[in-house]
Amino acid sequence: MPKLYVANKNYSSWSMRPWVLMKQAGIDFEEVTVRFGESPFSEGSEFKKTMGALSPTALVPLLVDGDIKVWDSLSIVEYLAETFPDRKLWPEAAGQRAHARSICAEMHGGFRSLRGACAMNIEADLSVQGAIIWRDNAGVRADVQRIVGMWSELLAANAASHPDGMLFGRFSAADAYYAPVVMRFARYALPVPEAIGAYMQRVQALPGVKAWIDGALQEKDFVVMDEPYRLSRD
Ligand SMILES: N[C@@H](CCC(=O)N[C@@H](CS)C(=O)NCC(=O)O)C(=O)O
Repeated sequence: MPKLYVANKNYSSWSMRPWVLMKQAGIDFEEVTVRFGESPFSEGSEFKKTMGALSPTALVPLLVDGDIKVWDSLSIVEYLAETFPDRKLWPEAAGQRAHARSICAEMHGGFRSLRGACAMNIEADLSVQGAIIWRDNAGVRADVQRIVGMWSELLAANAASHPDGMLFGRFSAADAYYAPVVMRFARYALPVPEAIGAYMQRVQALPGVKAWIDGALQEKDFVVMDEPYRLSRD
């Protein structure tokens, strides 16, 4: 059975993507949590030591399938799609598949303003901070505008094709890849059109996403470097 190494569910947006994808697609895996700890990214931290011994990048997520190691969330998605073709992780039509891959790559390499200002923090209500960020940070507004445009176009085009109401009709890797963005939009209460809010509700109700959120809410860690806006969990 493949092993998926992930970090704290509350904070680790890159870990969330393959975890949600595997849960939603019914792919069995053993989950190994390597908690961030107090200063996870400093040289010599427990996190670095553990992940550094396993992966050349010392990052999560990491998938280990027998002798095969796959680091990086997007490579893991591709590996899973290839290994479990029956799960149809990408849309079936070639054009849609190319579109889905493109928006995942766009996420993987982009949206730096949003990622920088609005770190994922599932258990926190950061709506007050979100309003200030929205007022002051043009980069965040541009990132949100692009994502809202991308989702709106896809939802409008694919709404009729499947009752799930996901980006490409039925659930695909693209929804898993944008699930952490849904969490950011929700927790920072960034202003989005109604149809986008409804998509965000649908994503949060997916069993795989719900299970990740439930796990995040049970965690007790407070990782200072992931908490630019709070002094404690309360
Ligand atoms: N491009 C990588 C990014 C992975 C990444 O940055 N993971 C974070 C946790 S969400 C991490 O392990 N950080 C540890 C560090 O920076 O030392 C991917 O897509 O998997």
